Amino acid sequence: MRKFSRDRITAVKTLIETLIFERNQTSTMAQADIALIGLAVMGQNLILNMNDHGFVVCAFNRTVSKVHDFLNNEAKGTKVIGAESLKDMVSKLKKPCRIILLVKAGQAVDDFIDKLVPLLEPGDIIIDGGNSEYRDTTRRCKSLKEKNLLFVGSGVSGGEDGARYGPSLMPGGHKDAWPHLKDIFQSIAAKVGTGEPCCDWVGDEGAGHFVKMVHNGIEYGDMQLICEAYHLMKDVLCMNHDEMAQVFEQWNKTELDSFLIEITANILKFKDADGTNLLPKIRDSAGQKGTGKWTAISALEYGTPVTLIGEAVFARCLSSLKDERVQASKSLSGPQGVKFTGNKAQFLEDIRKALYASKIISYAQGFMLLRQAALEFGWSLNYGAIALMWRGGCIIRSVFLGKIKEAFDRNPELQSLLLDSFFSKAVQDCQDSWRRVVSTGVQQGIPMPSFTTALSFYDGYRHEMLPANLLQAQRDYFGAHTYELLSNPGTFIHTNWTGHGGKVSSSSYNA
Ligand code: 2AM
Repeated sequence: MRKFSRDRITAVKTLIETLIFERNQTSTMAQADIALIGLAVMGQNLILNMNDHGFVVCAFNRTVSKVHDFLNNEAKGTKVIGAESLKDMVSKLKKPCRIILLVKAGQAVDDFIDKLVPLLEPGDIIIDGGNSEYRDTTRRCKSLKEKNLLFVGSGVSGGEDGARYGPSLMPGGHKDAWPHLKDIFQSIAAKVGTGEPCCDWVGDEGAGHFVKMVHNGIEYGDMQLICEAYHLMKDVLCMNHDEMAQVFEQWNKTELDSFLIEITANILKFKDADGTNLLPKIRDSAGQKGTGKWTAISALEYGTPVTLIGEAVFARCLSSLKDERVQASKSLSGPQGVKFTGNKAQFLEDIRKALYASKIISYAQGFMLLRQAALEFGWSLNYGAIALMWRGGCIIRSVFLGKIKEAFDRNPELQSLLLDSFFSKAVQDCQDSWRRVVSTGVQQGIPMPSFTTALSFYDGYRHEMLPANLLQAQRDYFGAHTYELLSNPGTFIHTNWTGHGGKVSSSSYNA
């Protein structure tokens, strides 16, 4: 039998691959399952992920040379095809057209939508996978609905790696689009447990982007909680970085098992080129891109006490006043001569429990905000599905989110996580530790905005009677704002507190 050299076989293989590739590029038949516009790293990785799952993707970018670069490099040898123009791209798509935008949030999204609309037919689908503001998504959804086009705003979380190998996807918008997207989205999403995808339909209009925003806010909270635990270990227990790394590694085998705890252990262990720990050399001034801030603003806007995320955002703001803090540290003193004399192992366990309880509060608050937004906008949100979407693929992924999913499975109408039997018991079990940590930290002068606000929230939430009776009396005293009696809620009355204020009350309002 005639033998072919290895080189010859490779050359024939390459020729066949090239012919297939070129046929894919030149065929004018509608052949692509979906198009993606925006070839920055996230876009490229999402395309390669879809390709891996058997979908034919057509790539396009404002700067068309990037399409060629992508096809000749990262996408070489795949089934990905490119387009020279939006018209060319649409002509290559199967019906209904499915087009993902992964471009800079804001005007770029509107510009592309305006250019796409004349090229599309009723029933075609545009998906915005960028970091758009949820109100923009709602606006786009409504305006495209009038043109019989289906618009979807999808949160995409997990960074570059997530996009490539399994992100958390949070799609919302025009629900008629979902049957056409479900297969692709759930195939490429991260999987947990027995293969459940971290992607499901979130709800109408901007619900997907709202849920993504709350996810980011919760991420701020989780990070701040870990930072406070680190601060206590470092300055109350005077632990070194390797010791702290070991503790976080241990914690990652408990209820706190999560991506952020895992990377914290790695960061604490990490050595600089000179063999010393890198972490203490990093300037303690936190940056932010604004998604945590937007969650806090929404919380204020819809009157929901999402205090922990708010504190986490403010903690970053305070940290960024580095120069001012350096000045202040020279003149403002803290408690003097207070040394920790307790049991170190016990206190470490107390910190772990304080972190766990505070985390429960943070998620309870985040889900309260989702409920309030659902009420405000008439969205019907599936809270269990949202917990599952965050369970894998994204930065806040954790075992804990599986427990939240179970709580909503037990009761889909659950008003607050704190009213679920598992979580109320968990907080109860942590309570003594949590209070010890907060009081010790306060006595030692350690700032713990998220631990303390979580505990205050818990104490406020569990009180049948708060001092707001006095607040109402004060408002009525100085402004005749009226108040209700416990015995007759719903009826607002005014009292002439001073004997000379008259009987006229101000019009009742709630700001
Ligand atoms: P570019 O490669 O042509 O700059 C991330 O920045 C992605 O958003 C890139 O694909 C980028 O395209 C695109 N992008 C940013 N601003 C844009 C704009 N104003 N119009 C269209 N695309 C834009």
